[in-house]
Parts: sequence; structure tokens; C-alpha cells
Amino acid sequence: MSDSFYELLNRAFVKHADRPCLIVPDGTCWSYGDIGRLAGKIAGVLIDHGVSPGDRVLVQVEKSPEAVGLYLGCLQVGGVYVPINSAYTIEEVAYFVEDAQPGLFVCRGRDEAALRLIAPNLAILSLGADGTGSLMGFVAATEALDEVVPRDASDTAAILYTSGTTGRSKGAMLTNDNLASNALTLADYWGWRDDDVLLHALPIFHVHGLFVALHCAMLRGTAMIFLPGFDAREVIRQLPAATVMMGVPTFYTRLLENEDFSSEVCRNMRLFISGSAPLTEQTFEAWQARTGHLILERYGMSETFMNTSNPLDGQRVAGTVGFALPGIEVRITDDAGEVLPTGEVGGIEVRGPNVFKGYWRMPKKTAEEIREDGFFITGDMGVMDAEGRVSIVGRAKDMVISGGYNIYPKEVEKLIDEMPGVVESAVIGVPHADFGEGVVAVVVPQGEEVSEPEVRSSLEGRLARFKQPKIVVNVASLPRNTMGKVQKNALRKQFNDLFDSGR
Ligand code: MCA
Repeated sequence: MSDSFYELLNRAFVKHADRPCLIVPDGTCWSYGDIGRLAGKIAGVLIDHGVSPGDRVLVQVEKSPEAVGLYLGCLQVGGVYVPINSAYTIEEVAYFVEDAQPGLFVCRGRDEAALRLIAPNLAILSLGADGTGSLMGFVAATEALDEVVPRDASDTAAILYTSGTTGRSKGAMLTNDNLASNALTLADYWGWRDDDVLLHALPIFHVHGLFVALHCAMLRGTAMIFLPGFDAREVIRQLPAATVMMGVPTFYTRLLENEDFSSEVCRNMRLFISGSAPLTEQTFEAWQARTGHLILERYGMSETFMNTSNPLDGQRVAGTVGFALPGIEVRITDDAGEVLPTGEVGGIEVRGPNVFKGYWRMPKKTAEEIREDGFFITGDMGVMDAEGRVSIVGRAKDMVISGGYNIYPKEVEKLIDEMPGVVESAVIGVPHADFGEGVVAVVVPQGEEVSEPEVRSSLEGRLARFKQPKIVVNVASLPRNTMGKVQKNALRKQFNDLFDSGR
């Protein structure tokens, strides 16, 4: 048996073949046997389309059981799975095509024609039946692959793109060992039970929904209520049948806003997990008051999967992300990498089998962010107490987290600065009741003010909607320090209440 992570999953699929795996809202149920067979058939199609071990399979599709099958089929043949956000525009996708150098692109049927224009030589399949080369169409006529193509623990199994401070996305190479070690650790740490039912409403192109959620359930052969996205009413309808939910803080605040949400709805729940963005103490407390449950907050990144977690049984403390997971080391350092005394704020660094092997085709960036002793510099600022409990207090990187998505201001500023009539801009995140942080563009116009619709229309088709500023404000000049650097802290302070003021 090789070190392919798929060996582990496949074993669970065979063992639990008759158990439900994915239950979709119309009641259709895919058993583990069904999902394993679908993966095997998709693996056959991938091989027929020339995918060899190590080849990147770039994927931009909607969430569906078939999309899960595609991920698994890709693992089975030793391909490198590269999922990208379904909200990305064709202009954004062009970057990933160029950077990932995929052997195959699996897309939505509706995007096929545009993709063929930007990448005429790329092998392209649409996932559903709506394209000219339909992957599911081929599945019907393909023999399932039985074996798992052998891979080493250190071979890359997936590349997840994370936006960079320079505006260029970096592909984090995640190995079979990264996937396996974190999945096994989490299923254990969170006490995954044989009768757990996971409510899955997250997207499956990020670590949270794709790896953390799917892997815990799949390793233990437990059912998932598999929703296409987050809709508070549908989640409330489904929650009584679930025992575990994973979500970003926006899930929790939206549920609390709903009058039909009560402790009765949560009667079978044993665990609510939150991550991808800071959970406020206010939400933690409101959740406890309404449901009696303490949300378990944990902390991870695309480059490292999960690093820390509040405990299953011990005390869950609001505003903290808990302890380093078993087998993972976390330290707080100063700029020079020296470990700081307990209680002092510094950079969070992480080492363990969860840490990625580097950025795809960016050895220099990798060397800058992974120290020689193996610690990864996360870019988050934090503090650790005497017990080892970690709290995150800020970010060293200029980044906005909106509804669990990371948005890098540079990428937005670059496009706004290109607009006629704009001298320069600064993009910041300020408190937003729904998304945690909302994107604001502070613009210095050349003459007349630059309006929100003007900014929106110039970004349309170039930048995913979720990254676009929700508010545009005009100012005469940007505040700068003596070195000439824009003082974003001053702007964040100035516009802190912008989303409260009825906009
Ligand atoms: C949607 N919109 C957003 C966001 N999502 N704007 C800002 N921030 C967002 N996160 C905008 C759309 O562009 C659209 O704008 C309008 O809201 C409605 O879009 P819709 O798709 O209907 O939105 P929604 O369904 O209400 O989505 C909100 C959401 C979603 C459910 C919070 O963003 C979501 O599922 N977030 C989870 C992200 C996630 O999984 N993150 C994990 C990554 P317009 O009307 O202008 O078109 S991080 C990770 O994996 C790390 C490692 C970790 O530790 O977990």
C-alpha cells in the first residue's frame, strides 16, 4: 500500500459502503459505495484524458456530489487537485491557467467557450452534461479504476491558491502526508463519532469545506447533509437531523438573526465549529444564550490546514483559538524569529506534519516564509498564555477577511488605480455586521468624485464580486507616515463605523 491519502479514504469507503455519505436537499442519498464507484469512474475518465501522477487538474465548478467525486478521482490517480473559487471571473481564471500549467481544466459548461478563447491548447472538460466535452457523459461509458495510483507521502496532492500581498496568488502545495495527518488528528481531537451527521454548507474550493469538513466525515464513514451553499432557512430546516456543523462566523450571525432559530432546532447537535475568520465574543455569547452550545473555535490556513483548536472537553474560551493540535508546534516570535516570553504579542509560527511543502513555482517566497528549522511564518500576530492557549490579535499582512474569504487589498487597489480620474486608492476592511469585515475603497480623485457605480462597473468581469468594495469614499489625500507609506490604521479608524451608518 502506498502513501496516497486516497488509500485511507478508500478503505473507509469499502468498509462503510452501505452507509450514507452525501444527502442532498431533495433527499437523494449517495452511499459511500456510490461515492467510491463514482470516484473510480472519474479516475478512469481522468486517465483517458491524459492525467498522469503529478499533473494539475484545475477545477472551477459548483458544489455537487459529482464535484466531490472529481476531487476523489483526482486523488485516486495521483493528480494534483487545484480548486478555484467559483466566483472568479475569466480574467482571474486566466492567471491560474497560466500559473498552474494544468494538464486538464474541469469547468462549468457555461464557461467552456470563454475558456477555450483564453487557453486554446488546454484540455477542457465540463463537469455536468451542459458542455461539449462532458465529464459525467464520459463517466457513463467508462470502467471504474479499481486501484489507487501509488504516491509518496511527500508528493503534492493538491494546490490551494492563497492571495498574496503583492496581488499575485500563490499556490500552496499540500502533500498526501499533510492531508492525512491533519484529517486523522481532527477526527480524533473533535471526537468524531460513528453516528455523527455533519451539516455541510461550506464551499468546497477551500481548506475548510473541502478538507476539514469532508475528511473528518469520510474517514469515519459518517453522513453529511450536503447543501449547495449557506441559506439560513434551509440550514434551520436541516439542523434537527445533524450532530455537527462547521461554519464561518457569518453562518452563526445569520442564524442568530433568524427568529425560527432556537435550541429546539439544535436538539441533536453535539458540536458547532467555527473558523476561517475571527468569531466575536458577542456571537459566542449570543450563541450560548440561544442554544446552550459553546462554539468551538479553531485556527488554520491554506498553507497548514488546522493548527490550533479549542478543546472538545476542556474549557472553550471566547476570543481564543485554543491549543496547538497534537503533533503540531506553535510559537510566538519577534521579527528576528526569536521566541518571545509567554504573554507577549508576536508573530505566530507553526511546525508539524500539517505544514505545506512550499509555494508552487515560487522557491524564493517559500524560503521567505518557511524558516530553516521548518517553522512556517503565518503572518498572523498572536499571544500564548501560560497554558498554551493561543489568541490572535492581528495580522502582519495587509489583508481583509470578509465572510471567511481572504481579500488582498493590493489586487483591488491595482485595478482602481488604473481607472481614469483616480490618482490613487487604499482598500481597507472595516467592521461589517454580516461579513465581519467589509471592503471599503478610499479613493483620491483627480477632479470630480469617483462614484461607487463607476468603480463597480470598472471592476465588473475583472474581479470576483465578493472582493469588490461595498462602499467607495472620496478623500483629498491618503494619510502617510514619514516613510511615505499609506497609514491604513488611520483609515480603518476614520471609517470604522461606515457600515453602521445605515449603508
Ligand atoms: C458573498 N458575497 C460576499 C461574500 N460572499 N461579499 C463579501 N464577502 C463574502 N464572503 C457577495 C456576493 O459577491 C454577492 O454580491 C452577494 O454577496 C450575494 O452573494 P451570495 O453568493 O448569495 O452570498 P452568500 O451565499 O450569502 O454568501 C455568503 C457566505 C459565503 C455564505 C458567507 O461567502 C461563504 O460561504 N463563505 C465561506 C467562505 C469559506 O469557506 N472560507 C474558508 C476559507 P453582489 O450582489 O454584489 O453580486 S479559509 C480556510 O479554509 C482556512 C484555512 C480555515 O481556517 O478555514
